Amino acid sequence: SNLESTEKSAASILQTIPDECDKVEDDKDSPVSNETQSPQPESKDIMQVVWRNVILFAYLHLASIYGVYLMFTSAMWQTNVFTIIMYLVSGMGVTAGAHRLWSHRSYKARLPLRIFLAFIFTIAFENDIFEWARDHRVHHKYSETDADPHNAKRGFFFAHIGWLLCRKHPEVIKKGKKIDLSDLMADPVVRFHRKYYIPLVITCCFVLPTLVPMYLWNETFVNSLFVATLFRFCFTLNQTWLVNSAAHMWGTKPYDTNINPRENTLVALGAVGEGFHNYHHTFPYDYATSEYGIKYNLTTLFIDTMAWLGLAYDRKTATRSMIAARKLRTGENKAEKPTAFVNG
Ligand code: ST9
Ligand code: ZN
Repeated sequence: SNLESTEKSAASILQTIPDECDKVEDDKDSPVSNETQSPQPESKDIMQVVWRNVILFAYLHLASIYGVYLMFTSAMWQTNVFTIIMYLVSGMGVTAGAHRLWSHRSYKARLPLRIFLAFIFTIAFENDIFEWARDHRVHHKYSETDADPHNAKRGFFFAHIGWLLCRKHPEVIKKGKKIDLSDLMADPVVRFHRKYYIPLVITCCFVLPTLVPMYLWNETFVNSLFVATLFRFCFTLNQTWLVNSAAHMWGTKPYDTNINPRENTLVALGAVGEGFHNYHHTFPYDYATSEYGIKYNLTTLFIDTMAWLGLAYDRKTATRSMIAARKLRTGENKAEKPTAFVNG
C-alpha cells in the first residue's frame, strides 16, 4: 500500500543513521567491550520508525516556533517570565530528581522533597521516573553500544531525538532487564508516579501551565498554550537532549579520554548544570555532576539549599585527590601537568 511504501522510504532515510553504529566494531578505544555489539549490521534490519512520535514531535516543534513568535509579539511579559521559570523548575525536576536522585542515588531526599521533585519532574513530561531512571542506568552501563538507548555512535540526530522516534534496539531491553531497579520500585513516590503517570502528566505539563497565565494575569488561551506550555515543553526537552547529543560530541575530556562524553559549558548552562559530561561519566555517583560545585550548576545549588533545610542528605562526591589521580591517569592533559599534582 501507499502508506507502506512511504514508511519504507522514510525508514531507509533514517537507516543512514545506524551505519555509524557498525564502526563501533573497529573502535578499539571503546571502554566497553564489544560484548553488546552484534557481529552483523543488525540495527539496520530492526530499525522501525514510530510514526505517531514523528508526527507528534514534528507538531510540537512547529508549534514552538509559533510560540517563539508569540513571545516577541503578543504574549504578556508575565507569561514570558513564567515560561522561563517553568523551564528552569521542570528542568530541575529532571536533573535533581530523575537524574541525580533516582538514577544515580548521588544523595538522599526526604519524602516531602521527593514528592516535590516528582511534581516538578512531571511538568517536563520525560516519561515516568522508573522508565527514565531505567533507561539512564542502561545508558551509563552500556554507554555508546547498541544497548545504550541513545547511543551517540549512531550520530547526533539519533542521540538527540531519533531514539524517541523508533523502536528500541533489542539489546536495550535485553540488557535493561538485568539492571537492578529494586530501589526504584521500593520508593512509594516512584510507584505512585508510574501508576498515575498519564493523568499526572496531562495536569502538570499541559493543563496547569496553560491555566496559570490565563487566570492569574488574564493572558489569552493561545499565548498561554503556545508559549508557556508547548514552547516551554519543547525547549526543556531539547536542553535535556543536548546532553545526550552535543555533550557526547563536542568538548574536552579532562578526566577520561577513553570515553565519548565531554565537558561542554554551553550545554551545562542550558541544562541547569548537566553538561560536565566527561566528569559525570567518570564519577557518576557525584551529586554535583561536576568538579566545580555550584559553578554554572543551578541544580547543585538547589540540592545544597535542600541539604541546608534538612531535606537532602548524604551527598556523595569524588574527593580532590581521586579527581587529581584520575586526571593524571586517563585525562587528556595527563602529559602536560604532572608537576602540579606531584608537588601540590
Ligand atoms: C524524553 C526522555 O525526552 C529524555 C531522557 C534524556 C536522558 C538524558 C540523560 C542525560 C543526563 C541527564 C541530563 C539532564 C538534563 C536536563 C536538563 C533540563 C533543562 N530496560 O518503551 P517501549 C521494555 S521522553 C528494560 O514501548 P519500544 C518495556 O518495559 C519524551 N526493559 O519500547 C516494555 O516491556 P513491557 C516524552 C525495557 O516499543 C518493552 O520493553 N516521552 C527498557 O521499542 C517496550 O518498551 C515520549 O515521547 C529498558 N531500558 O518503543 C515517549 N526499555 O511491554 C517516547 C523498554 O513488558 N517513547 N523496556 O512493559 C516511546 O514512544 C517508546 O518508548 C519508543 C520505543 C517508541 C521510543
Ligand atoms: Zn547520568
